[in-house]
Amino acid sequence: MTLSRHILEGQRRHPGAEGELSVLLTQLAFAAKLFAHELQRAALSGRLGLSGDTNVQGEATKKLDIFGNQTIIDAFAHTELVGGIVSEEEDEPREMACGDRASYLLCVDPLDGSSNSDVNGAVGTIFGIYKRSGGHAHARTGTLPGSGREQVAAGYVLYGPSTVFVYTTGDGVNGFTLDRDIGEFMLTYPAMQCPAEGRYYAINLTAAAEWAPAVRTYVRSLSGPGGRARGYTQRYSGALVADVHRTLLEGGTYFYPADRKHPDGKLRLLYECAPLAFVVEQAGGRATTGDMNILDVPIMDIHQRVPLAIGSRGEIDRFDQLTHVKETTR
Ligand code: FBP
Repeated sequence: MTLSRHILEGQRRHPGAEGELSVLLTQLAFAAKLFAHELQRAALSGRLGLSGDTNVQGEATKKLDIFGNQTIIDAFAHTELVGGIVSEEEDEPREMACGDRASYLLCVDPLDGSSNSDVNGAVGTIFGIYKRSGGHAHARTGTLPGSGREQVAAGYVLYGPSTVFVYTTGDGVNGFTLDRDIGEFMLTYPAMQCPAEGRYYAINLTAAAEWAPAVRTYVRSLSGPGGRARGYTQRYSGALVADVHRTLLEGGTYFYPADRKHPDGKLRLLYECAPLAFVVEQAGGRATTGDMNILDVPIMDIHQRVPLAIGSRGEIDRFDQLTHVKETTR
């Protein structure tokens, strides 16, 4: 089962679908193959290191951030599929020439885990797709989707020892591994289900002193002797995509709470948290800010940040119980 066949079979289950979303997803997979190829040979082609620029977040960008961003933009430039691209590397939504004729808005983090890119560590690409409705130009008019609930598709690509493409269109989650010999993504993770429990937790402990006391208490319950006795162990890869992929396969959690340096959390709602929340929720897991479901957070700004707790339903429920009143589950 190839990815393109899986996408087409998914389309057939939506009578009235015109096939544009299928082509969009297939084009994303094509961009992922190009990026995977370049990542593999970046040290040979001189594409490691800093680009010399900074992005709207004030972060020094890597040459691979720029390459990844341009690869996505070029992949859609002549497709008339997306009216706009919201990217971590673009200050404003990138308006595509086809503008109003296009049906979708693409939100993307081209290179997730950029601190890993020069040390041959795992990195990823994250994407969330919204339908533009009633001539709403979204990107053109600056009108943004209401919340992550409006995503029609989302997913990520993990560039690790193998390249994996994981996506959902609201009908479960499936993962595909790139067979480099034939250049095809093949179904290797059908109907992914996030285990309800899991003993891995991913968090950067450096800012612990700056977290809300309840968050500190919760994390201490995992990291202290009690946590060890209950089998908890820490795994923090430096790439959100890699930590979420492990969590989908083996259970566990990933946290990036608010701290003094990131009072609203570090991670961006539109192209990091909302797409992964859609995927994880479709696989039976949960994603919360600590106060509300990530998918219900009103979208106010394209680079808006939120605190994130994501992963196994049982673990996130425990996080809720320990940090405050349990969120009404949907
Ligand atoms: P980028 O998209 O800029 O890489 O930022 C996201 C991220 O790198 C996540 O992948 C990762 O989990 C986290 O930030 C690491 O942040 P920190 O270095 O503060 O722990």
